[in-house]
Amino acid sequence: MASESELPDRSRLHRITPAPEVRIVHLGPGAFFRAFGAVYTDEVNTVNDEGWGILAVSLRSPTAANQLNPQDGIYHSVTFSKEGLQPKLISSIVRTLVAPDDPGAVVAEMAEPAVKVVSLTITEKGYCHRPSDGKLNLKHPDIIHDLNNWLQPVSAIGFIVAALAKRRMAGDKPFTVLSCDNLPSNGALVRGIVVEFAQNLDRELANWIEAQVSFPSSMVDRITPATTAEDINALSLITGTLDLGCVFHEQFRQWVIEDDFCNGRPLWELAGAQFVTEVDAHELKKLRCLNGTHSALAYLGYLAGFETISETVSDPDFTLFCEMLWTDEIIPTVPQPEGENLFTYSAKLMERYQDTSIRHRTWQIAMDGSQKLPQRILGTILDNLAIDRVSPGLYLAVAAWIFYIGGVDENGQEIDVRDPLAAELKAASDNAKHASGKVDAILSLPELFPKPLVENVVFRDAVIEAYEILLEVGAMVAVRQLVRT
Ligand code: CS2
Repeated sequence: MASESELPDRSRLHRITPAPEVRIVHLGPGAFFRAFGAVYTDEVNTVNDEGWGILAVSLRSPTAANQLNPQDGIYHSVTFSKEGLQPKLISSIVRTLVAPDDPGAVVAEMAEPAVKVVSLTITEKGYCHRPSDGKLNLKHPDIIHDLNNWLQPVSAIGFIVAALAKRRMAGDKPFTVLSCDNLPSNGALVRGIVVEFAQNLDRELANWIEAQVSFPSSMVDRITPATTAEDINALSLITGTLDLGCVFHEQFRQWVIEDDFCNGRPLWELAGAQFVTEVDAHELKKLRCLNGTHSALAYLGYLAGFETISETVSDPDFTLFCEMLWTDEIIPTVPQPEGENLFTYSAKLMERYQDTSIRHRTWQIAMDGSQKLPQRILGTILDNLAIDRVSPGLYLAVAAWIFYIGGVDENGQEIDVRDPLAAELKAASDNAKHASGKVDAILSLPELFPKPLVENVVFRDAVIEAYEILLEVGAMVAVRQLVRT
């Protein structure tokens, strides 16, 4: 057994040069941000001397702060590759705050004129919007709370509006709000929600925000599974240091950003980010081709007994299923982004999914389906229905999601369903009988499925039929039957 002095030592991770000035506040410093935005910023900081420091803010849990603050914000970003783990030290995060500890202090930090950009990776549910139409959900408890306590907010939207209000009162320039979440037209979406929230507080503030604040859209892409205890151990064997803030990810990364910043920005292009005038085609490509198939593989793969995406696509029928989704159902709905070939893109995606060094759990991707399905799958189905093209693979994926949120797998084992609407979804499913009753119960939940889809008989009947097939033969055979007919 190793003696105590041989155990990896966390105190070796500390800052030896002064931290850069805080010019970015980032809301949601989970694994994805630490593997992505913080890495791009770190790389820019090493090649020019502007120094963009990040103040990270967790909106709920103290986990990130406990991981990062004792290490001066320094951690390893580790690339999984066939050649093994490739760790790199990242030092762009200066400090991490836990918003519920002192919301007023977070607002004050965001209101500092030195802060030029407020970026977000708060996941789909963090926007407190209605998935069916992208508008602010005024019935959301966090929004109700924040409209009544605007200086002590709990939601990201509440923090942004409170800080912008302070900037306006002080006569300072606003910051840019940069959404880095997997939502279509994420800039326009967050603009709409922020402005609507502000209108409910103060119309003049809302007008000022509309006129002065930039909300660029961005497309973000890097597969980053949740860090496990084994990952931390494997890294400590290489570095001799215990790093509780480390993150693990694939080599690939792509960041396409609309170049619309009202108060300056880091030169992220020095680290390979693409600045463009129009992001929508890139977003649609990524949301439908990558996230759409990810979710389809997550629900069907989980039900078929696969733990990870690479295990799922190691099954030849699932590989064919995924390729069928791209070729027949998804790519025909996606406009070709400039300079990209969607078939080359999806072939490369299959290689990324097949990489066994990345253990991306189907259960992790299956989380929050109620917030993810509209932009990943339902929009594609709607576009196909509009020209009478059927989407049998995506119908099966929707049926698999409805099966999954019922909370019991094909072997009668309980599924740990994580979703902000988990209780409502389960109750709707439990209270209904037979495939048609369950599908109708979920389709008719308010503000979830877009209206034209709820009213579409072809869609409803096809999902019921797919659900019946899942009940009868299970996900593995259902996928096999589909790709072999
Ligand atoms: C995944 C994404 O968890 C999920 O829902 O589909 O996190 C995916 O890995 C990233 O968007 C890849 O860029």
